[in-house]
Amino acid sequence: WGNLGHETVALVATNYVKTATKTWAQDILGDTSKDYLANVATWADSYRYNSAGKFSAPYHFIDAQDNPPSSCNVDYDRDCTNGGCIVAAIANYTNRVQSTSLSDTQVDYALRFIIHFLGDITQPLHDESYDLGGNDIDVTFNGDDTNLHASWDTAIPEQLVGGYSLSDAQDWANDLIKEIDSGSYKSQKSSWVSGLDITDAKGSAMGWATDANAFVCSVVAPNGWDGLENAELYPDYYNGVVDTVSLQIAKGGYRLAKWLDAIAAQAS
Ligand code: DCM
Ligand code: DCM
Ligand code: DCM
Ligand code: ZN
Ligand code: ZN
Repeated sequence: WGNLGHETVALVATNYVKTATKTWAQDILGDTSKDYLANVATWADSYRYNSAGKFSAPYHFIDAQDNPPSSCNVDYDRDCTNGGCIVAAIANYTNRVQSTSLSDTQVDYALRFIIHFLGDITQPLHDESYDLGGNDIDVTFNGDDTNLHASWDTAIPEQLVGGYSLSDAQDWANDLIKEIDSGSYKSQKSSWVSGLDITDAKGSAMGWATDANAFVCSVVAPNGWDGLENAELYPDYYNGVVDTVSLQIAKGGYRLAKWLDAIAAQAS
């Protein structure tokens, strides 16, 4: 996801975390403001472009070598290669954020990575290898040249919300929180966090990757990839996928809250 998506995931999570979790996270992040999670939600995207953070670039995705649209699946041994993947990264940083032997900075970075990767793992094209997760599929969005991956990361969310500032993210988060509390997500939210287990972070993250990857077959490319190459995505394709984008952002935020609650409870 782009900035809007990651900040919205963080703001949804902020609404649901326990007070003790908030205190735990604010202490690690050194930020007592109300936007303590959103303020670091996009840090991992800047960090991966630094020479010091280059190692983390593959941690933003897992390249599932499946065969959409007929067959979608994620296989850890097959797909988590070449210096890591988002599933391994979530497991590693869930471990590191609880460490008592790492430096404050290392623990801070571990929490920042968790906040970011529990967002990216819900973006279906972050759980798919085809054409570099859709980066090599050229498309137009409302006349602008872009690619399929970037459309999912930014153009589609920004078209829905009408901007990409932190206050736009807060508006979107408020809408999603309403749907989670009393609307269309109310009855399914428990399924988003079923089996969530910080002592089996790899297993939990594999479940999330598999869940998002299934949307590659059902929503991202239900008729295969050929018709998407050089296609205009707005409005028809957009209309077919935008509800899935909202669902995945809401899911990422709600999961992040429960994940952080579980880690903070263990830490106290
Ligand atoms: N980005 C964005 N929106 C744009 C252009 C760039 O959000 N219109 C940035 C934010 C992130 C990156 O693109 O740095 C998306 O990161 P990723 O591609 O890892 O999801
Ligand atoms: N950005 C974004 N959505 C856009 C354009 C930019 O999220 N449509 C992000 C990418 C950068 C920041 O805003 O992190 C600054 O963008 P720019 O490089 O356009 O000044
Ligand atoms: N990406 C992905 N799968 C890949 C390669 C990249 O999901 N196999 C993601 C990471 C960024 C976006 O695509 O969100 C653009 O990547 P980059 O900036 O590395 O081109
Ligand atoms: Zn992306
Ligand atoms: Zn990312």
